[in-house]
Formats: sequence, C-alpha cells, structure tokens
Amino acid sequence: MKIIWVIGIILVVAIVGFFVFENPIQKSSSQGSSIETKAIGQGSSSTANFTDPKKAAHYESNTPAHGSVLAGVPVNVVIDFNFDLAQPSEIKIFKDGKDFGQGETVLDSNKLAMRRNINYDSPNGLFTVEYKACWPDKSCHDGSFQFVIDRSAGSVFEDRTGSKEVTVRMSQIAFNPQNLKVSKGTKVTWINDDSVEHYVNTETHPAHTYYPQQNSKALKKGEIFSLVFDKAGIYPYHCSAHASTMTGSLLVE
Ligand SMILES: [Cu+2]
Repeated sequence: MKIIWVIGIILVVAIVGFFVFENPIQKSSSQGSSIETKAIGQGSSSTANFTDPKKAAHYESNTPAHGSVLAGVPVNVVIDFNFDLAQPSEIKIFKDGKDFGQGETVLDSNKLAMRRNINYDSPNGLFTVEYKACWPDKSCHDGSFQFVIDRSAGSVFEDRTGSKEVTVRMSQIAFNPQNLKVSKGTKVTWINDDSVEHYVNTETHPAHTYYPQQNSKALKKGEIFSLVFDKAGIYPYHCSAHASTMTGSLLVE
C-alpha cells in the first residue's frame, strides 16, 4: 500500500515537472525567434564579418545601418551629415569590386544628406558603401560602411502580397505585424491603438531621411497614417517617440 503511494507521488511530481519545465522552453524559443526577426529589419548579424565603419568628418548616420541584414534591396543608400555637403560628393555601393549604385549621387536640398539608388537586381551578399563627402571649401573626406542583402530573411515576414490595402496596428508600443511583406502599389495604413502618441518614421533616428514620404505627424489614439508603396525594396522604420524598441520593416515586392 505504501509503495503505491510512493509511485503515485513520483508520478504527480513528474507530471507537474513536465508542465513547469516545458513551458519556459517554448517561451524562450519564441523569444529567440522574435529577436531574430527584429535583426532582419535593421539589426546586426552574427553571420557576416563586418569591417569597422569609417566615418568622415561631420558624419551623423546612414541607412541601411552598418552591419544590418536586409530581407530586400534598399530603395536607396542615404548618408546624413551635420554640415553643408557640396559637389563632388559621391556614393559607391560595391560588391566584389563592382559598383551596384544606379544613377548619380544626389544631394538633398537642405545639403545635410546625400543619396544614391541601388540596382534592384543586386545579388545577395555583403555590400560595402564607400563615400566621399565634400564641403563648400572643396575639401573631401572618405567614409565607408557595410550591409548584407539576404532575401531568404523575408521568409519570416507576414506575407500580405496580393492585398490592395494592408493595416499595421500600433499597439502596446509595437508595430503589428512588425515585419510585413506586400506587393508593389499596396496602400499601407498604420493605426494607433494606444493611448500614448506614436509616429511612423523612416530611418535613421532622428534624421528620418531614408524614404522621407514615410514620416507621419504625431498620431493620437485612433489616428492613422497611410502611404502607397510604388517602389519595390525594403523599408526599415521606427516610431520616433519609442525609437530604441518600436521598430518595423516593410518589404515591397
Ligand atoms: Cu511609439
């Protein structure tokens, strides 16, 4: 009789133990994948070996971010400065010695950023941006940074391709879905469900220069921001009120 009790207690302990230990394992693995997902938009990668970036005088920031792994081709490469850029400032986007930049380097009208398009058929792999930033006194300074295009990273994006209109909820200080894939020509609408104000801002923070059309005003609860995306590529973005944690990525195909 005593033995039956002992076996019974062991069984109960084993069953309780299974549920106690099984759930944290499931939780930690799903946390792991969300960290991975975040890295795809603009995070750092442990798979590629990035050379330290070289920052020219008056450099502020760049998009794509140094060390980022992108699920698609960037719609342009943008570099921000805190001083007036002048000709002949130039951006080159190298992979294996070939420049995948398309067209001329363009200086923004406020002279604080320069940008260049990149060939949409660029292959996957490591790209090195080499730039020359020139000032009104004709002096020029070099800089460089690197990013990776890895189209396979798009497989974890929520696939809403084929929809004419797609909604992203801003709730609990996060974009949902955080990583979203849509077709070219789709109207994307962001809705704030939170009682705190949110923004939709293109990278970087606080320059917001990567794709300036994708910058909203402060959105109160219930307010929306909409934009039709006609250009294929990757659009990393954030909320400037919660810039360090509230990030998202839109892949347009
Ligand atoms: Cu926010």
